[in-house]
Amino acid sequence: TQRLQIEYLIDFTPQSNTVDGNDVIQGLTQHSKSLPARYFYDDRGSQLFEQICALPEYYLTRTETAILQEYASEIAQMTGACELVELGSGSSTKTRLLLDAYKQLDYPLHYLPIDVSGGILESSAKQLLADYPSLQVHALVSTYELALEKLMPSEFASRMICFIGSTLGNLSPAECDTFLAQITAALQPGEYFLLGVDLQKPKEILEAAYNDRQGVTAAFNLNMLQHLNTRFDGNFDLEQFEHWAFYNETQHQIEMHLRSRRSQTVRLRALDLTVEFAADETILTEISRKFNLNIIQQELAQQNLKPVQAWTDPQQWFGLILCQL
Ligand code: AVI
Repeated sequence: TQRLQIEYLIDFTPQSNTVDGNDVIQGLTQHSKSLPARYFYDDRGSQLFEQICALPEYYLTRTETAILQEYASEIAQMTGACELVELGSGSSTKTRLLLDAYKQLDYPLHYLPIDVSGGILESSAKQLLADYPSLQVHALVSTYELALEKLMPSEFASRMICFIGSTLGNLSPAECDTFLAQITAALQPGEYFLLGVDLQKPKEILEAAYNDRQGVTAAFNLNMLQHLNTRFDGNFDLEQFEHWAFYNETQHQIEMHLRSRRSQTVRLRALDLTVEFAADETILTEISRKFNLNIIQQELAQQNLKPVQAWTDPQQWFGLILCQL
């Protein structure tokens, strides 16, 4: 039997405009410029993100991994055998902890990773197949929205959709509501949703995590412009923009921008778009919201995703919430 299936719902290769760039035009022609955070994740961006996860200042990955290490078997026991669907799977490193826990209980291993970066999805799927001889992988190269729409009801006992790494924080409150409604639609009653969220904490710790000393986060941020250059035949000069990230304490969110070092004109030929930048004008490339564990659980319950159990680390820096429809 074939253990690996890779399906492309979007074609995220440089020359293709399947994800058509209207969102780029929209974002860059507004009064306050912004770009969708999704454009971080070309193959290079995904690699840089992997490097971010290992940075000393970026506590998120390390903390969530520690929580999973401690509680993955408890999660597996609570859900029973199920198919794991993972949104934004990236390198699937943390997922291995869940796969190990299900394997320990002799459950069949079905994994459905979903990511916009085809390169990283393929290489990590192949590595997983080599390491888990009984694993079946059905990978989807897709945005979350598209994948959740296309997802058929699980053919297996049950399903758990995993959205770990606090990627929920990269959605605005309105996008978050829509997204949670899509999750609910993709689950049958009794099925599970596992959510990882970064929690509110002092500003200094948060700002250090998004302004690392090695400059990897700055490179990750700037790479979005390189991605747009390749994808839409653009001429952003990466030397003429700089990384800027700070914690907005009233909104409880990190805001990440690219700031124009001087007044300049940029052209994206494939979109027939010319954009003027004033000196110091910024493009908002990402928000990263920080949550309160009680409030987010109430919000999940309102969306019919009933929290079954929440786990955190000793410092209460990160939360993992298991919900059931
Ligand atoms: C993917 N996401 C949860 C990361 C975050 O922390 O919001 C993306 C990131 N941006 C800068 N560093 C990491």
